[in-house]
Amino acid sequence: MRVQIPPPAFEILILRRKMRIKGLLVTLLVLVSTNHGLAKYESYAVEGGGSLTGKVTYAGKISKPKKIIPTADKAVCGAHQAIYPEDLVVDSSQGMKNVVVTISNITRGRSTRSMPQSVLDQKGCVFRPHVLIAPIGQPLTLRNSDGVIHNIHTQSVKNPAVNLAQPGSVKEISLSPFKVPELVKVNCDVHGWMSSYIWVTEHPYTVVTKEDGSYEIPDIPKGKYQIEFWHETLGKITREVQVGADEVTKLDVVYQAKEEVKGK
Ligand SMILES: [Cu+2]
Repeated sequence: MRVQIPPPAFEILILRRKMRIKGLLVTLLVLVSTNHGLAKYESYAVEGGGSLTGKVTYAGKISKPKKIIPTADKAVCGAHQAIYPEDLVVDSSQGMKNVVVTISNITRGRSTRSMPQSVLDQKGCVFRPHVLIAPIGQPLTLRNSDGVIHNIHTQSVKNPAVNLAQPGSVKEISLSPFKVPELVKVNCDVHGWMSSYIWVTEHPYTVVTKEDGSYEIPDIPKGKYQIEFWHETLGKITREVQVGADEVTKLDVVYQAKEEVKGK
């Protein structure tokens, strides 16, 4: 018969120390895994890189867009150009606009310095562009092309949130640069229908599809990559591709219809 004998005091001490070390290891592991997405991106002059091109299409039926009737500042909002919802913008060839296409696992490549300046315009009480790609480390310009007040309100979590009134007389405000990659939703507190998204990126291999759903990502160092497509109502699609040096790789994706999505 085996009898359970309580361990002597020094054994308990060792046991406690072991548990403490184990706890520390778990904490370290958690820290390492949560920081994984923030791996430092290294930039260099890419020569002989390949490019990725394609088209994003929608497989569903598109209903006629319903105009948004402004409830405030009617002399400006929608006065020169009608306002339509932009949660699903599809053209006559089923091409989807405003889909973010990004290489999610690239760690080395071209510098973000080649990217255009980040400007979020408020024009006719609509954010332009509806989906903006903004590199970290670059200031964001908020432009007010309307003569009325807007209030920019971001739902950032990793970067400081912005809640800022921009009167019609203040044409431009320069915000301090984003520091961490994040997808930031933007609203205007004055005009409830105004919304946009800022995709904050640490590398320039992030683009938005054009009106016809087409996209192009140039100067990619050869290699195997994960490509992520993101759309605000239809979500994510992930693909894996092999990009060769000096080669053009084609990658088209199709978003399946979602009953509850009302399109333009
Ligand atoms: Cu506004």
